[in-house]
Amino acid sequence: MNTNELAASALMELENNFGAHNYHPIPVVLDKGKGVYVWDVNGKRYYDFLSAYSAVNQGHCHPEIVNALLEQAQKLTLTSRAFYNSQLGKYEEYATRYFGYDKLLPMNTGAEAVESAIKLCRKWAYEKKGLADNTAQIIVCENNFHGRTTTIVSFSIDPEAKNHYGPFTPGFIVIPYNDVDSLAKVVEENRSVAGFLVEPIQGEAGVYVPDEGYLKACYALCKKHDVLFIADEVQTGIARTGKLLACDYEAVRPDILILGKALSGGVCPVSAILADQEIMEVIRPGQHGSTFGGNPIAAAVAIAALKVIENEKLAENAYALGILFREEMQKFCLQSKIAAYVRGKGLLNALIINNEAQKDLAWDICIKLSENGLLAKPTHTNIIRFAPPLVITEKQLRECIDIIQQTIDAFE
Ligand code: IF1
Repeated sequence: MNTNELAASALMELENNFGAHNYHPIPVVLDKGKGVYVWDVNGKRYYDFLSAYSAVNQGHCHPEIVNALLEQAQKLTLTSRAFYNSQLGKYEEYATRYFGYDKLLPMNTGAEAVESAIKLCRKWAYEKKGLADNTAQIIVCENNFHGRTTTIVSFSIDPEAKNHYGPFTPGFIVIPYNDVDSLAKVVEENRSVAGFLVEPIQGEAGVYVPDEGYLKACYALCKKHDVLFIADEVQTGIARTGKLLACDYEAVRPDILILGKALSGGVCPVSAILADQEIMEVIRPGQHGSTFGGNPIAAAVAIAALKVIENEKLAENAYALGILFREEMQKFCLQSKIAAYVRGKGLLNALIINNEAQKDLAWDICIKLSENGLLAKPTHTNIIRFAPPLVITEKQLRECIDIIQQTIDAFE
């Protein structure tokens, strides 16, 4: 075994010996990243088709984003919000104009942004809609994934995500996804509904794309019944699905927009919620906050990350190459016994594997893909998510399609 391989197994052993076992990683030890590529400690190069769960849409270590990080880090890293800082206002102005909202509340992780949206929605319902205190209900969808805090897992239906984490936070109603009638029934019968929290495409559930018109119909119901439409675009936002926001496909403008992941291009945790003044104003000084939320580094990095999306036309690239990916993979599925079908939008796609003959076939395919130089990971046993950085070129994508098809052919 050469010294580098020892390094790989030794590093995996360190994680296993000293780290909590809250993940089961593909056995690859990554050491470097650039654009669509990552390298392991042995210097082997891979195409990254997970993109850190869509946090590196701009590609690994994008120079303009890294430079923004480095420049700010040598100047001022953190002040807390006890004081103003020279970067936050510029970021808030830039991002509110970029997405078309009055106000931005800066946080760090996606879950924190979702929690902030839940608090804002409830507070708006009590102080503006007039609901009696502690009665607000927020509607969520089956198979949702909005993060891992105890309140968020309170409305998960995934036993792995919620079992033995109780007692749970009340105030949530779970309805089927992609089912407008179920939303209509709840908002027409229940006067205590404050908001509807939804992923425009359900990522973790396996890239479930709802029917055309679903978001628009839900938005109309929310408007009719004075319920806030809250879009969790932590994974689908920032150009991933071929538009700046997945809601843009239906020209739906969420009352509260939740962003994270690629808002920083993956260089540090940056998340945010955006809303107009008549909603955001219910939060007054001392009523919400975070030590790192709105720090100068996050502000400088987020501006750079958003500029890259616009300047490099990454939504347009994701839109066009997404069509290519699904067309080529659908043709492959027609002649494959293993690859059942592909679904997705832009460069957020999933391949459904027929695992009747072998339950963990998708895992084995991902192991083989890694040996063939492409990183992907299954979700929910038989679904492989394919989500490369949006900077991928057509030539690179075609090479990756070949790798995927040849790898699966070897299992046929
Ligand atoms: C894990 C996937 C899971 C998210 C949406 C909020 C958050 C996420 C739509 C919370 C986070 C991450 C979390 C990570 C794996 C990944 C993920 F869907 F992207 F693949 F879990 F479902 N809303 N998604 O997707 O953001 O607090 O993580 O910054 O927890 O295993 P976060």
